[in-house]
Parts: sequence; structure tokens; C-alpha cells
Amino acid sequence: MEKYGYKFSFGPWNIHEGADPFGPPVRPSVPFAEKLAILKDLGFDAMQFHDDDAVPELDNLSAAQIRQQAGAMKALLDDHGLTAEFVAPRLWEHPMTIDGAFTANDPAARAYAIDRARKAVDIARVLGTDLMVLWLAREGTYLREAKDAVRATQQLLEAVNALLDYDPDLRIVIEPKPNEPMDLAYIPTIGHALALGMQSNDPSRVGGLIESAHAVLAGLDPADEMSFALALGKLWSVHLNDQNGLKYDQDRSFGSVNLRRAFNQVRVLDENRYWEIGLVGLDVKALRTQPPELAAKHLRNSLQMFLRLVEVVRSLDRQRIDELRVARDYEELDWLVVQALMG
Ligand code: 3MF
Ligand code: MG
Repeated sequence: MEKYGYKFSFGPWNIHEGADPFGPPVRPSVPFAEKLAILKDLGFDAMQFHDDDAVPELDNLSAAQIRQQAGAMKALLDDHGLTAEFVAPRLWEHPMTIDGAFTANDPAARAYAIDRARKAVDIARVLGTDLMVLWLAREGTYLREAKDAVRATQQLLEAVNALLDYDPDLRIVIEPKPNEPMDLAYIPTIGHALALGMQSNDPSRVGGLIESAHAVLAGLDPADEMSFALALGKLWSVHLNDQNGLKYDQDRSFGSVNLRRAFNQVRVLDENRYWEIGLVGLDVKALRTQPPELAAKHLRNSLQMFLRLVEVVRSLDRQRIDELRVARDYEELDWLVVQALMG
């Protein structure tokens, strides 16, 4: 398979049981080893990890036990010729994070969050990646008056600094999302994420991860969000997927809802040689209706869609596009793009 120099990843949560807020699981859990085999078979190169995807129940383990279990995971990855793209602390399920993690009103909860994130750094080190993703799931409010938003922003900065100080080799990527599970999140866009990073103790080690659906939920175009981060040299990871309008986070297969929006994401990535910068991460979920044996096609479709769109992008007549820009004939440019997408 020609991959044009790109490397691809997904997370174990992208092969899931199909539960939603209104219904139970509809598919059995797939054992981790089987997920690795699917990853490999479909042509992916790396796995994304939450801390407890790599080391289950880590809250109940000593530092030595965590290191040992992370070591076993690293050996498993090595056996398959795979790597870990990043580790993300799961700061949204534990009872201590009900009111937020780094921005909880209770100082004990905030201390738990920092401690848990430090454990995730330890795991990343053993897995051989310097990248930590912070998806700030519960850092926001249901009720504006419940928190001091100024103080909360400072607390997020303090948390980023604490992690940068903890490991001098760590790079942090903040994954913005405007809502869900919170009504409103403190870091809704890449602008917010990068502004925070620029204020940190070491701005050179803080970047961003853009998820297509999260940008759409913020009413923004994912390709423009990516472009902003690329312009600042800060797009270090992506979560490609798709999203039909402003509703719950759908994690649909990449390009399955809005082909042109997907094309433009691939276009800005490819025009900026993203294959030299980061991995093409997916964050997609199979439709709840898929039977167990058919519940990995969303991963195949998304990776293949990316590669097909690279071909489309590279087949465009650049000189013609430049001429149309000069002539300000954007209707003709529109037609050129639509023709390319229709094949
Ligand atoms: C939620 C997400 C998250 C993050 C993941 C890794 C569960 O909308 O996108 O997926 O991507 O936590 O950072
Ligand atoms: Mg994501």
C-alpha cells in the first residue's frame, strides 16, 4: 500500500462496544491483542493510548508496578513492529474528577489530577513516546457561576507547567473541544490551546492536536484550525473524523459526511508536508448498528479516504489554480475542485 510517507494511528477506544447515553453495549469487548492485530492488518503504524489503556487500574498501583506493566505493553508493541504515538491521562472518569480535574474547586481533586497526569508521563516514557495529549474533558462548566474562569485558566497553565517541569523531554499537545461532556469548555479552539502553551514555562514543548469534529462543533472549519496551528509550527497531531452538524460528538468516518471538508484537511496537511511532522491519527467510531464482525470498517474507510484524498490533492493543476487566483475566478476554481472530487 502506497502511504506517501504518512504514518497512521488510532486508539483502542476506536474499536468499541457501541454503548451510548441511551443504550447499553451492543458488541462484545475486543481484547487488546486483537485490536493490535486489526491495527497492523489495516496498515496502521502506531497506537494511541490513554494512560489506563496501557496500564489498567493504575490508580491502585505503585510506581514500580506501573513501570513494569507499561514495559510489558512496550514489549507487545515491539513484537508487532508498532509504536505508541502518545499517552493521554484519562481525567474524566474517576470520582475525584467529577467537578473538573486541573480546575476542580477542591484542592485535593486538583492534586489528584496532577498526580495522575504525572503517572501518564511515566507511562509515556516507558512506551517510548515523548508526546502527551491533554484532552481537557471536564475543564469547563455546566453553570457559569460555579467556577472562577480566570482562576481556572491559570490553573490549567499551572498544570501544564507542572508536567513540563516533571519531564524535561516531554512535549504536550492540547486537544481543544468546545463542549461535551461540559456545556462549555475553557479551551474550545486551537487559538485558546496555543495561547495557553505560549504562556507556559517552555512554549517550545507545547503544541496542539486538532480533531475535525471538535472544530466543527465549535462552528469552525477543521482545515482552517489546522492551518492556524501549522503557521505557528504547532500542529503536532490530528484526530481526523467527521461530524454531521452541531450535535453530539459523532466521530464519524473521515470524509463520510462532508467530502470537501475532508479534502481541505488533507490539502493543508499535504501542502505543509505534515508527513514530516506528525502522525495521521484517527478518532472514529463504528456506527452502533454494525455487528461485531463488521465493526472495524470505519478504520479502513478513514485511512483509505485519507490516501485517496492525497492522490486527489496531488493531481490538482497547481498552475491553473494560481491563474484562477490571479484572475479572481473563484467560481472556476470551485468547479475545478468539485470536478477533482467527482473523479
Ligand atoms: C473526545 C476525544 C477523546 C480524546 C482522547 C485522546 C476519547 O471527544 O476526542 O477521545 O481524543 O482522550 O486525547
Ligand atoms: Mg479526539
